[in-house]
Amino acid sequence: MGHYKSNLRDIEFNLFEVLGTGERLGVGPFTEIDADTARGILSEVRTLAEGPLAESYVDSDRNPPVFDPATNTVTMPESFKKSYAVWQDAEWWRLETLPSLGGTLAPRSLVWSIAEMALGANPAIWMFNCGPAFANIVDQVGTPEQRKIGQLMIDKRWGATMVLTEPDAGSDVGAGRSKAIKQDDGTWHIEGVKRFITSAEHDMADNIIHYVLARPEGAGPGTKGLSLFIVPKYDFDWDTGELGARNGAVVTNVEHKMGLKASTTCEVTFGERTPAKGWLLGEVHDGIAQMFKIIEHARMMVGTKAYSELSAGYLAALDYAKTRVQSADLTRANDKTAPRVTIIHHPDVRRQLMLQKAYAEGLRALALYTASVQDRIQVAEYQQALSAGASPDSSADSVPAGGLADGTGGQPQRSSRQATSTDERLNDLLLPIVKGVGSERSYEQLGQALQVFGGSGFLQDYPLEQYIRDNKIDSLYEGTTAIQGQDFFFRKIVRDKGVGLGALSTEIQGLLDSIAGEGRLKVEREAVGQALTEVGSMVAAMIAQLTSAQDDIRNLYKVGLNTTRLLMSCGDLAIGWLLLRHAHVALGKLDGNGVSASDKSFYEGKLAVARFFATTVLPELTARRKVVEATDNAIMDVSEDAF
Ligand code: ST9
Repeated sequence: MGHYKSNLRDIEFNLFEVLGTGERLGVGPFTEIDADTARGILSEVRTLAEGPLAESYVDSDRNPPVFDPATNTVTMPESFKKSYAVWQDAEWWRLETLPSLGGTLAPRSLVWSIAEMALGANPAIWMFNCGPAFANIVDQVGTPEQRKIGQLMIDKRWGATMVLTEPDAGSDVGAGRSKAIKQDDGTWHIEGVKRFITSAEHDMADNIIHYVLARPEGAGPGTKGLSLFIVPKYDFDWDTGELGARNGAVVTNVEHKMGLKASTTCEVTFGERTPAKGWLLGEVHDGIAQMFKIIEHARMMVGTKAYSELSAGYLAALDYAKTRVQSADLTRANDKTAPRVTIIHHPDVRRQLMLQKAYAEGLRALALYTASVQDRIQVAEYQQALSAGASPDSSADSVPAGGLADGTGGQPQRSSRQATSTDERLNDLLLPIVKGVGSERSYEQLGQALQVFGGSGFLQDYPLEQYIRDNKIDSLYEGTTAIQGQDFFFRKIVRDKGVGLGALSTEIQGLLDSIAGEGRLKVEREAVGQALTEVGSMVAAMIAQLTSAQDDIRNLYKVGLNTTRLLMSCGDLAIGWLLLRHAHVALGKLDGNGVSASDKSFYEGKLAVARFFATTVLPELTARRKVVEATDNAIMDVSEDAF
């Protein structure tokens, strides 16, 4: 048995008791998977996650991949290879592979539930195994000829990478200097050095397909001048997949990291000794938009990884708190003969545990709610395809080029690059919350989970220290939290003209209205209602700051000082709302007959956590709103020397 403990009960609660995933299964686009099948899949994935996937988690941290600079190769730990092979052979990745490539169309809420368990057990396995999701991209936006590559990636189990970052172009992708030079035969040669490239070298696949942003000679500056190229590690025969010459995309370093060591983070040098040959994806210069399809998917993945680790950390802390005996109950603290009690008796430990539970279950609720919005997009597009008379089999033939729904893994398809439907805009709005808030709160609360262990938590005897090291990356990669905050306000609220935010607000208000007569949740309802008002006021204040920048451009700094605060506050609002929604469902179940003892505890936990969050966290939003409204530029006027 490995370190990992899943929370399948809560996953199933979200899917089948709250989000209505069950009703979408077995019909429409998901005829191949009914609710029983889905439950069976989840159960099997849990067995794999807690067993063979988790098994190599510690070993591959203590004995990480080894890079040989003489051969530019990486040797993965044997234990990890074994876990990876188990996951590949189980073939659950086919649920996020397009039917046209041999996959099975599954609702995104089911796919992200599976992802949660795999990512919690051993995140690097899921990340190395992203080839199928990348294959979807080339299948959908590649030329008919290029689509052969997607099929080869699936059939040959090739790996894949997203290649954006350069030593001097991190958040600012548009500063990238890698060049693309067109060849007479229609191919391109890439030249430059890329950094922080996940999974760019390993010995678990015969070939690795890099998705590389580079600037064609003569193209303009910034992100809009970048194009997306498919650059393989080895050249290959497009019909048989037989490998040819080693291409000039070479890993020249593997980073030594704080955590997530099993995942290789590479420097990739293109075209230094031999040309790095590639193909322009779809033969269109639309690189940043194409790459953002991958980025959005990856941002959802990072948020899922983050809370999954928190969930495992919380459950470990909970186990410890129920068995660790230390000190007397606080009410008998002065009685030196009083019996010592398990630490879960102590108020401050309870406070810590309940906050961890709130964020672990709240972030899961948020990610799976977002995934359910993606389900709705999938269903709507299936219905559109049906009414348009197209084959609804999700084959690429029925998909217009460029037709990929953001953050949905390439499965649902839409004809316009811009988000159009309200659900698409809601999904876009939610992604930076899932990623930004998910990573920040998970890291913060994993610190609290470690705290429950006292000094023992600092030891490698328990998994917390590794969870924290492995988790820290989540607020950094795929766009830092600052980037998520800016994306959230400037793009997802202002540029969206508030449509996504309005949809979220309507959903929250809808719940509040529907439970207005439920006296038992009065306190929670009022707290969520107040939080909704506070967030609305924050947005209004920031819009006013933005507007006033027309008169004094420095007022834009005031907005910049608040974007992360708004993101985090919106996250708390969404979590408070979803915990209340859970509590409402739980009340209904508890009022019914035949609730088992374990379900009774589970539902009572839902009531407790909603109450705790509403009374101890949501009131903080009032203070944050006041901070937003009172923001001035004082901090921007401080000289650098005074810091
Ligand atoms: C990294 C690797 O960190 C981490 C490894 C993770 C694990 C890897 C495993 C892979 C898993 C995933 C596989 C799945 C693949 C398959 C998926 C299937 C679907 N939404 O505002 P502008 C676009 S990698 C959508 O002017 P600037 C849009 O086209 C490193 N699109 O930006 C826009 O044009 P328009 C990760 C967006 O000022 C255009 O960009 N690095 C969005 O030029 C320009 O927009 C980062 O994440 C959006 N939210 O550039 C970079 N935003 O406006 C972080 C922009 O006309 N930096 N576009 O629509 C940023 O995000 C910056 O804000 C910036 C700024 C680069 C966008």
